[in-house]
Amino acid sequence: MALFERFKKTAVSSAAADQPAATPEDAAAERTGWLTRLRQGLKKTSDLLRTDIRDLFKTEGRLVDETFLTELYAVLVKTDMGTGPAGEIRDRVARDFRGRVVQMDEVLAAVQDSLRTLLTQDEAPLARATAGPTVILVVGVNGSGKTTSIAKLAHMFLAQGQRVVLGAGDTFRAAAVEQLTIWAQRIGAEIVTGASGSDPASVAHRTVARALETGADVCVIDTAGRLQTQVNLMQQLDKIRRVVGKLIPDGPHEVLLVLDATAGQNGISQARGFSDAAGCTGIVLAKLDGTAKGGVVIPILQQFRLPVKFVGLGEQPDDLAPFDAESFVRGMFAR
Ligand SMILES: Nc1nc2c(ncn2[C@@H]2O[C@H](COP(=O)(O)OP(=O)(O)O)[C@@H](O)[C@H]2O)c(=O)[nH]1
Ligand SMILES: [Mg+2]
Repeated sequence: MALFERFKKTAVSSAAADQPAATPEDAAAERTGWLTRLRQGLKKTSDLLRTDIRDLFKTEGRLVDETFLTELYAVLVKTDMGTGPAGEIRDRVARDFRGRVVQMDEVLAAVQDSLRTLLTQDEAPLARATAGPTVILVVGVNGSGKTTSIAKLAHMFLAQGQRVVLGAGDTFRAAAVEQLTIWAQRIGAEIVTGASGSDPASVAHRTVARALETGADVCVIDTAGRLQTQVNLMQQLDKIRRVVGKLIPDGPHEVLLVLDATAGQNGISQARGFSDAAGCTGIVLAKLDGTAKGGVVIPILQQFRLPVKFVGLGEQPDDLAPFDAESFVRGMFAR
């Protein structure tokens, strides 16, 4: 499926039937916009890859031998894609070129082609309610980027003409409610809050009730950071889900796990158990702009068996892009 079609499915299709459809020009401009942001957000990764791969070609053309393959492997591992995938790509280059003198572009094309395969996932548009508001619950460890990602998601929905209600379900810290309230004002979304220390399930309930009452299209509910080992907090998450399900039987429609791309492979392993325990349906990979290790999306796809739905590329409302293999690879090797 063409990139554009896929983006529409991921992010736009969803608009309720009574919403005015974006014109093709609007949609194309939007797509150009997020491709640009993706390229900028992946700059640290692309700088590293370009510099390091160029360094392998100090002379015009290079013989593909064991030394070359080992050096290429080391460059790939540096992006945090993991030794397995790096080995697969090295082996592919060996199969195609061993014993030949090659130009950099030939190797780059083979590497990009392998990456595209590694990064391809099943179509994963955001799930939507068949009728009434879609409920998205956002979960993850402290500081992973949940609240900021919620602001970006809400901004995206609003730009598509959808009506959004935010739920400030992180009642654990007063500052968290304040943070989301400021975002809501900035992007122009309605927000439901609760007192600091109040039951987050009650905030979730009131958020969904408000969305039903006003005929909103989407509600996005924030939660406090938690670890899988914090039994009471995991139970609290269950309660939030149950409360949502009482008002909207097929909700929450998405439970998005926000991961911090800068946390490295350890952070990922820790989040795996969390994702199972919390019944997550998709991943938002935040802070890709803060790392040269953008290859980390490969182990994430392999280990979570959850679709990566969006990537976070900065701290502004626009710094979010739908994830897809083709544009991601282009971003990784952008000039
Ligand atoms: N550079 C960058 N910073 C981000 C991104 N997402 C979140 N942050 C920053 O990471 C910090 C923690 O984010 P926050 O949304 O409060 O995390 P939460 O505790 O999971 O809600 C804040 O300083 C955010 O501005 C991103 O995609 N890129
Ligand atoms: Mg937060």
